[in-house]
Amino acid sequence: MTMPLRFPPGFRWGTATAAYQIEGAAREDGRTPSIWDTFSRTPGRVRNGDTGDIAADHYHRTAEDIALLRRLGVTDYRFSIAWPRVQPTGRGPAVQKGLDFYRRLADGLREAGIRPVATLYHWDLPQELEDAGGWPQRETAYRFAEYAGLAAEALGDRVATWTTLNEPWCAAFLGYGSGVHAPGRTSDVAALRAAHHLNLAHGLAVGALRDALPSATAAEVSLTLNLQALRASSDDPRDRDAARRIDAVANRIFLDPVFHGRLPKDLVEDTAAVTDWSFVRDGDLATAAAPIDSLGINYYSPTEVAAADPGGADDSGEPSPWAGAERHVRFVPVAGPRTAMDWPVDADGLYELLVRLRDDLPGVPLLVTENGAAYDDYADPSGQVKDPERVAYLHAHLGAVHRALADGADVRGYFLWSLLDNFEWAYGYSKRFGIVHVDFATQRRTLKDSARWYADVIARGGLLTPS
Ligand code: GBH
Repeated sequence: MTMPLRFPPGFRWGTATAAYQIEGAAREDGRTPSIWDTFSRTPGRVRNGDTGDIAADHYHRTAEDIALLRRLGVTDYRFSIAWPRVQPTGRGPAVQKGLDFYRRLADGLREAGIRPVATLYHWDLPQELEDAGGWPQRETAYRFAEYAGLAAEALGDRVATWTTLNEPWCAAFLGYGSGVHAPGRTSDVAALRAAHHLNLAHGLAVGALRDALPSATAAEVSLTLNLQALRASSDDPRDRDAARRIDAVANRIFLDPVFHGRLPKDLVEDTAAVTDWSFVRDGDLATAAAPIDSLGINYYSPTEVAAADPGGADDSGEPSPWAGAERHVRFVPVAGPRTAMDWPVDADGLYELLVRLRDDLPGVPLLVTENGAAYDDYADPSGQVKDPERVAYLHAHLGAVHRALADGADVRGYFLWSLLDNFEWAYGYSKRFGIVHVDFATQRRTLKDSARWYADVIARGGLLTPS
C-alpha cells in the first residue's frame, strides 16, 4: 500500500504530560506546596474550585499509565518533574522519595522501550521560593540551577532528553502579568523581570546539567517555548508593526537571549516606559545562550494581530500578558472551527512556525513537544469513546509537520498533548485534552478513538491520506 505521508525513520513519536496536571499525591512523600497548590486552593482562581490534589492519580498509577504508553507504541514520553517533590523548599538536599518516584517512572519507561523526556519546570515553583520573591527575583534562577543539578545527578543515567523549562512565556506573563496563572500577580515589570530570570535560569541549568550528567550518556539538553505563530492582518505598516511588537515580547524575548545572547533592541524600546532593564547584569545574556541540542515548540493555534485603534478595546488598562504592547495591538479572531477551548483549528500556523524556525535557527533540531486539542468526547452505547474532531485536528497538524519536513525543517519528533485527560490549569477538569479518557470519580482510563488512531499512525510511521 502506498503511504503518501511517511515520516523519516527514527522520527520520535510521543505523548506529553506535566506533573501538576496528572500526579495528584500533593501531600505525599515530603512534597510541599507549589504556587499551583496555593493558587488552585484560592477561591475564584480555578474553574469549579478544582485543584491538582488528586488529578489523574498518576503518582499511584504509574505502571498502568506506562502500560497505556506501551499500547500506543510511542517511542518517547515527555513528563515533568515536580520541583517541590525533589527539593521541597527550593533549597538544600534532594528528598530521596521524590527522586525515587521519577527513577521508577524512568526505569519503567525504559523497560517498555520508551525514551524518557523530562522537563524540569512545568510551572510548579516551590511556594517558599515565591514567598521569597518568585521569578521576578534573581535568586530564583540560582535555586533552579541547583535543583537541575540534583535531578541530573540522580536521574542523569536514565533520562534521554532534559528540557529545562516549559513555556517560560506562560510562567512569566500569565503568572506575573495577566495573573490568570499562578502565582496570579499582575505587574508588567514583574513579568519582564520574570522572563529575564527564566532565561538566566535556563542557561544556568544547562551548565548544571552538563556538569552533572555522566559524560558517557549523550543526553540531549533542550528548552520548550510556546512560540506565537504570528500573522499581521494586512500588509499595512501599522499592522505589521503590531505583529513585530508581539513577536518581540512573546517570541524574541526568549529566542534572542537563548540563541544569540542578546536582548531584542525593539523590545527594550517598546518597554522603556515599564522598565530600564537594569536587572539584566553583565554576562547574563551569555549565560542564557549556553548551547543546547534542540528546541521544543508547543503549538495549538495561530495568532493574528492588527494595529489598535487609539482608545479602542485594548486600551482598557486591564492586566495583560503583553507588556509594552497592549495599547498598540488588537487581536483579530482567526477564522475556522474551534476547539472546546474556543481556540481556532488552523494547522497552517504550525507549518509557518516550523518553516520560520528552519530559516531563523539553522542547525537547531526541532521537536514539537506539544500539540493537541480539547474536545468534549462522548461514549457510544458500546462504551467506545468517540472524539472525531480530535482525530481530525491531529491528522491536520501531523500533515503540517510532514509538509514542514518536506520543505526542509529539521523536525525530529512529535509529542501529542496529552496522554490523559488532566487538570487544565485555570480551567480545572472542565477541559479534556487526553487521547485517553479519565473518569475522575473512579480514575478509570479508557482509550478514545484518537488513541487507537494515533497507535495506528505510529505503527505505520505516517499518515495514509493527506490532511
Ligand atoms: C500548554 O500551554 C501547556 O504547556 C500545557 O500544560 C497545557 O495543558 C496545554 O498547553 C493546553 O492548554 O492570548 O493570553 O489568551 C498552553 C499555552 C498559552 C495557549 C496561552 C493559549 C493563549 C494566549 N497557551 N495561549 S492569550
